[in-house]
Amino acid sequence: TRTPVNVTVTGAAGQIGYALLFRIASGHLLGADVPVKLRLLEIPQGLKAAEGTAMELEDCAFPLLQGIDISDDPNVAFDGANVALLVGARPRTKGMERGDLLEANGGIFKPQGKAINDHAADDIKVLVVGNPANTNALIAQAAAPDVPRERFTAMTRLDHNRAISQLAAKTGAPVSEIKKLTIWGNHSATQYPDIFHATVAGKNAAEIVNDEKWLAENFIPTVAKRGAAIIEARGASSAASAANAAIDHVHTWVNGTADGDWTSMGIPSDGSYGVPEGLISSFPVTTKDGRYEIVQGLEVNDFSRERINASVKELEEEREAVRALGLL
Ligand code: NAX
Repeated sequence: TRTPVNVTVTGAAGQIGYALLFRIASGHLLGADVPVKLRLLEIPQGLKAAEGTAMELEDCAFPLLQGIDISDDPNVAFDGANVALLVGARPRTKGMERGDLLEANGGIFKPQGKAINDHAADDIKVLVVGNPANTNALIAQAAAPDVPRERFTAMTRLDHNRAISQLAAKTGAPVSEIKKLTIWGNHSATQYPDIFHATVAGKNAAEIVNDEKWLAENFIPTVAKRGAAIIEARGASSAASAANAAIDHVHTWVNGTADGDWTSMGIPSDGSYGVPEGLISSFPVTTKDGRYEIVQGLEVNDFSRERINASVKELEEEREAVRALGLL
């Protein structure tokens, strides 16, 4: 029998945590034949609710779930972690400046990065979901100098999935026929969902759509502002879809992309496509054997270049701000 994979989830008592943990335990994160142990990290006020969720997890009698530990100490929660899903973060509240937000999250992601550095397993893979996800990933990475830097990733898969769904609706094609969609840049309103290399049933998506006005005024803002639209409709932010995207991100990273397709991940830039080295930015990537590679050689037209640059500029500003706070 296989040794269980240790999966640490932070913010386990939150709404994404609630949608996420049951799918990890039922085998959707890593595979239907991979046993898992869950390590839940919460702040002290969240521990009781996390215990309640753990009781429900027990009540599912998932055959793959081999244990649940709950802690408010990152050094305990990341001990032996093979996969870490960093979901808990400090949300932006009314009147909070961006600097305050980055500083508050620095107080979370710096110690968590250090705990990962000191206690996680050698093969640790980290996905940051908590916002501002790209920059939180950068902060955690900086605090973990002994962990290979490419193990720190940020989630843009929800944006990727939203864009696929919008493109499917526009073209009337099933989502399964949409390939090679790309999210570039930051997981924020500046993100750029790119259909110029995407295909719909094997044909170029931009040529099928053939409507730059729709792209600029409808598709891109709809994808970028979908989170706000969900809050408006549901009275709460995306939870099940965000959890689903986190599952997709890690599953694809571990199990590989399909031939003829790619996905989008926020990853440390190697300078590809003019994105400054080291920024954690979203790129088109293929994955295989637990490793990812940026898709190279794509032609970037003026329409795309302008939008990628704008999002990357925002990432650079966030990096400058956390540098000024001494977090990098
Ligand atoms: P909730 O507020 O429901 O849950 C967050 C949980 O994190 C709470 O239980 C809280 O006690 C816990 N927490 C706070 N600080 C912690 C710490 N230092 N250690 C451990 N746990 C801690 O938020 P939820 O709706 O679950 O969203 C979580 C995060 O995901 C937010 O930052 C949100 O902005 C972000 N999102 C990111 C998305 C993405 O695509 N990258 C999309 C969905 C979501 O908006």
